[in-house]
Amino acid sequence: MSHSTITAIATPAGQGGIGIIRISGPEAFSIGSSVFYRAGNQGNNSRLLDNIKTNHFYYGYVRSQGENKIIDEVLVNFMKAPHTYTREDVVEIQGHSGIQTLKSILDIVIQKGAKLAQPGEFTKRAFLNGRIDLTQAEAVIDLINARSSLSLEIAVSQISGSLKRKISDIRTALLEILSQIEAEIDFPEDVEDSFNRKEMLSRVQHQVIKPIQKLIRNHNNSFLLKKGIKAIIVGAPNVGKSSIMNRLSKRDKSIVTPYPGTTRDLIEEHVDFFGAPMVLTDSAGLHSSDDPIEKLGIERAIKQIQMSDLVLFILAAGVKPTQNELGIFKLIKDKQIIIVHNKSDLVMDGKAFDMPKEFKNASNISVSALKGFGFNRLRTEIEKKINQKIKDFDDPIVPNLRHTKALEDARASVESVYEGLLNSLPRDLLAVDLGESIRHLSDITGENPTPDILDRIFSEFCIGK
Ligand SMILES: Nc1nc2c(ncn2[C@@H]2O[C@H](COP(=O)(O)OP(=O)(O)OP(=O)(O)O)[C@@H](O)[C@H]2O)c(=O)[nH]1
Ligand SMILES: [Mg+2]
Repeated sequence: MSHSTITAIATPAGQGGIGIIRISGPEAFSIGSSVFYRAGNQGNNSRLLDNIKTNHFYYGYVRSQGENKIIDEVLVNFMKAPHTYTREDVVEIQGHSGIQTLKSILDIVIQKGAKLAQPGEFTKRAFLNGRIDLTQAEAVIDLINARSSLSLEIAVSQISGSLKRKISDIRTALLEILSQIEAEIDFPEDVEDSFNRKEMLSRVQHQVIKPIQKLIRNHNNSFLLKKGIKAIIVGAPNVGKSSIMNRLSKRDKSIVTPYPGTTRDLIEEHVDFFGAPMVLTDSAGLHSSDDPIEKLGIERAIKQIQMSDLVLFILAAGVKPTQNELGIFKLIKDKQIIIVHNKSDLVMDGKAFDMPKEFKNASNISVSALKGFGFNRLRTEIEKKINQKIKDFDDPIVPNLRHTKALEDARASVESVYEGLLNSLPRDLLAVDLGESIRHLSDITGENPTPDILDRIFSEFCIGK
């Protein structure tokens, strides 16, 4: 445990109902009670310190030191170690959330002997005091930065230890394999029968390599979950792509005019789709153009299609696809596609039109961006496509880049173990690779963290966390 007592404003700057000053460390209770005056018991706090009820809200005031003026009306909660965020004694003072008021309270707490906390220092103490592992500490940052309910879900599951447990299961399997191999090295004659190479190969494969691969895969797919599925709106000029962009994003983001060739560049917007974030891109109308600016826009659109997970292909409703549109279809046919028939307000009821078979096999939705028809159906269809993409994530355990690098190193060492078992390599060589892979896994949860790793992780935090 640390010997200093730290403090910070724990709530974001700005106006709100409540602001919280957090104090953590051995002096937290004495400092907390010395700045707090219970309502109806003004001036006498020594009794409070002797009989503090923990996890109980005390109502009262914080007063200025010199003039003894009331600075704020507050609620104070004293929380006894170890059942606290940091595992140290913690005091939280809830005041009204004006930044001046909170700063004044903070100043008094500092005058009474607390140190201003570094960014992430509360969470760092929670880690150093063994309440959470590194993956859980990192999830606190993800939680704060979560942009969608899905990334929030991942962060919450990681805070509660999902990644830590997964890593620990893999590590336990490796430790058991290692001890079996080491027993073999130490007492070769005793364990001759217990060393079953086939069983060990299967264990390495199923309990170690496969779970590691799945975690790496989840990381590689995590752009989809954290940053969003990438969708692009494409089609011939003037079919209403930008109008659809504006409807879906509920913003007046893209310029709409009656003139073909209005959109030249890629226009991006973040849209939250039923909890899954989506990056939606509007693009220049695709056709063969002589205009050099438009041509560049078309090149960009084509590049962006390759990087997209979903393509909304816009056609003019009731109009037979042109040669140009057949060409666009060829360009996008390997992607997830929704064909959107726009301007359906212009089509007489029942008017039939010819559609190529491959078009009919895709999802087809009629809308009118002008009148706003059909957008609920379009949104539902987009949601369906997103769900198809994310159904691979049966467990939302998503390692970050740091974890994934360590997992890749662990996988490389374990694959050497696997090869070694296949090729009957000496057991002490296998033990070396096993030890190596166990160390890589320990780096993830932070068993023996180096100071620079800790600094790098905790410097991403804000003060007060
Ligand atoms: N009647 C009708 N007109 C529409 C509809 N959607 C768009 N328009 C009109 O079609 C014209 C072109 O719309 P945009 O959204 O700019 O089309 P675009 O595909 O982005 O065009 P470019 O960027 O030039 O390729 C505008 O005059 C829109 O008002 C619709 O559903 N019905
Ligand atoms: Mg446009």
